[in-house]
Amino acid sequence: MYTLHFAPDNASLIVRIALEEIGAPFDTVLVDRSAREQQSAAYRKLNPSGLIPVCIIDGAPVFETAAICLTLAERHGMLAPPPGDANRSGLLKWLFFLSNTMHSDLRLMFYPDQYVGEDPTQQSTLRQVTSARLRRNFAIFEDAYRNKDSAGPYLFGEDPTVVDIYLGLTCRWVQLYPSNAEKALDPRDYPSVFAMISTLETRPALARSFAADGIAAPYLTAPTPPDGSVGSAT
Ligand SMILES: N[C@@H](CCC(=O)N[C@@H](CS)C(=O)NCC(=O)O)C(=O)O
Repeated sequence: MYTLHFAPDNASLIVRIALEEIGAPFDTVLVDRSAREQQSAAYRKLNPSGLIPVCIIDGAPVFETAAICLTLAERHGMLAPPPGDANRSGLLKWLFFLSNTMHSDLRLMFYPDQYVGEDPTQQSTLRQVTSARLRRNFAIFEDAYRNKDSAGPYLFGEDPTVVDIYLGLTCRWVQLYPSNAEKALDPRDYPSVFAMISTLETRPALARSFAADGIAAPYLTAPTPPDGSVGSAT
């Protein structure tokens, strides 16, 4: 049994989709971001960095989205080529790139105050530099999807992996956030990536996951914010 500590439209949604794709039973616990519950002593016992998500796996709290997804993939033999597979190192390469580069840059865009403080000029400079890097890195993914060996819609074939799901949510978030500033890029400018997310967003596991977070279709190609019925996203 798994317990996912989540907030709507947060990185926890990547884990929720993975759990729904796998078909594993799981409970959820809402982290009330309007009360900054992710910073509470109780939550920091689960994740000392105070970030969402945490997934309790066999009683042990696991944080870091990519680590949770990879653990789930290995436990269930789904959503990733297994160790020894010819595509395994490729999967790890793109998953780490998403986690330590792309996701980190999204954080710079969404929470500039946590990195350069409240000065609007410094925040604007940080966002400009980060936007340019995000566009360069989206172009790297575009090349990867355009030149992939597999005939299927996903990077490694007919079935999505955690890489496709993580990139799909990245495409969603760059279109919506930050809500108070210019967006870094438009995923339509990356047609092979956009074709992949157009297919990914039609999967039943995504419909169940987004509904649970109070989010209407289309989820990835023309996204709208959560309706607020489940809890605060920020
Ligand atoms: N590296 C972390 C990043 C997680 C992250 O940035 N979570 C956001 C929500 S999407 C969060 O907790 N934000 C609250 C904050 O920064 O205070 C992971 O992959 O899990």
